[in-house]
Amino acid sequence: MAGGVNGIVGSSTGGSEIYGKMYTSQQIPQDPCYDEDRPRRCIPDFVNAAFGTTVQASSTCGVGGPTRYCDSSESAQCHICDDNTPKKRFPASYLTDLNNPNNVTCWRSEPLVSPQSFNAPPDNVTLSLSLGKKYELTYISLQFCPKAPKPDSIAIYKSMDYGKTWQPFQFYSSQCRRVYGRPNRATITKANEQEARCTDSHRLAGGEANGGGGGGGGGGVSAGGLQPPGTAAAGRIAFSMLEGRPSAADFDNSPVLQDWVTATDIKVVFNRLYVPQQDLISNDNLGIEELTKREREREQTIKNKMSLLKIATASALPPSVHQVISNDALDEQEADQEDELNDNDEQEDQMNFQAEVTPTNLITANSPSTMSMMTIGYGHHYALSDFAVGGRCKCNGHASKCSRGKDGQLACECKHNTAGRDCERCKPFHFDRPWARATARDANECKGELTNFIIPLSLVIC
Ligand SMILES: [Ca+2]
Repeated sequence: MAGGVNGIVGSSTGGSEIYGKMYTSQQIPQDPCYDEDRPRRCIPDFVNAAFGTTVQASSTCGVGGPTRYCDSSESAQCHICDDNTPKKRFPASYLTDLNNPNNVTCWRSEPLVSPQSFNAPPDNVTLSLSLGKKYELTYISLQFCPKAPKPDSIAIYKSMDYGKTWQPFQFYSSQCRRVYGRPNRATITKANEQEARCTDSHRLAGGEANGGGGGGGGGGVSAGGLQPPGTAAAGRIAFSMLEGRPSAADFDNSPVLQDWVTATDIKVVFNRLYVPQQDLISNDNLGIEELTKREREREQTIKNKMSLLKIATASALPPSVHQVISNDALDEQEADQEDELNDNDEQEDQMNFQAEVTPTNLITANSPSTMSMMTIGYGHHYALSDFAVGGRCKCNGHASKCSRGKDGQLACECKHNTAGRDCERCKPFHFDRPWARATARDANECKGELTNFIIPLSLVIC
């Protein structure tokens, strides 16, 4: 998209003068919007526009009090989240903090009921991010936490009017047609390059933190959060706005794509973590008897697993997945806070959790071979460590900086006689030619003949 914009020093300039200018340019920073006095296109720096901004999450683990959750991995460990305990918080602010691989910080949703059929309502866990003004985006990246799976079905929307209206940006699903009513990996042509696509590529590329679709275990993330070489893509989904869109190579002359990459707000909706197991089997040709038999077999398998894990011994009532933990566990948690021995905490958490599990809140794994601890409820939650939005403050080629005004709002520092938060119009008395976006060839400076007359007129008045 808007690439290098540095002008070339005029070829008629003598050699010694060039050196002189180079020396001068090192001494005095030049305004990137001008080549000497001549206007030229300029653009703000490429940034992670999400960094440090506030994300609104529709659900956050532990906000309503201490809540139990589990990792969704083969060696599922269970823990307690509690928004009032610093070491057990998973707030949405951890989505846009410094993304340090040596100190991964995660947002977690509340544990959710695992859907047992495709007709169950979608999870609809939503993250909303306001950028504060129009940006031209290059990518959106979602990094999932260590030991957390990539969700199966995700919708990404954008707004260009600060959240008043929304339009689809991208869909991910193993079942694009069923979930989002769109074909999988549709071809993009010049006629539809402003439309959102759906793809299942996230199920295949880079592996998952915990298998899921592929039989489990592959592409794992180490306990310290560092990803092994060669698996950098594991646990991450990156949506590149211009990838595969035919006019991307001629972005300057494509108002359609300039519009496509523009956003003031981003919304990510997690619709499904997993597709229920029975929906992976084609049920269309099965009779009720066969479906009932399969369901009984599935339940029996789950019970057997529970038996092996020695967790069906307690008489506790089936818990709600939003259940606040028992008083006993709360007492233990308070004790935990005092001694700060995390390893012990986790073991106790897990023991308590096991006593409460019943088959009513089980997640169905994709493959019976992977159905073990990872199938336990409480593991059904979303967990992200980083939400990044790569792009540039949108100034239509007429500013190299955005800054906050006295009103606290972000706005471009407009040049070329332009005005507006995005330099999207000519400033007063500079309407001699229509406003236009700057291109690599022409800065399209706004001009006003009044500027030529002001001095003579003032002289006349004097
Ligand atoms: Ca983080």
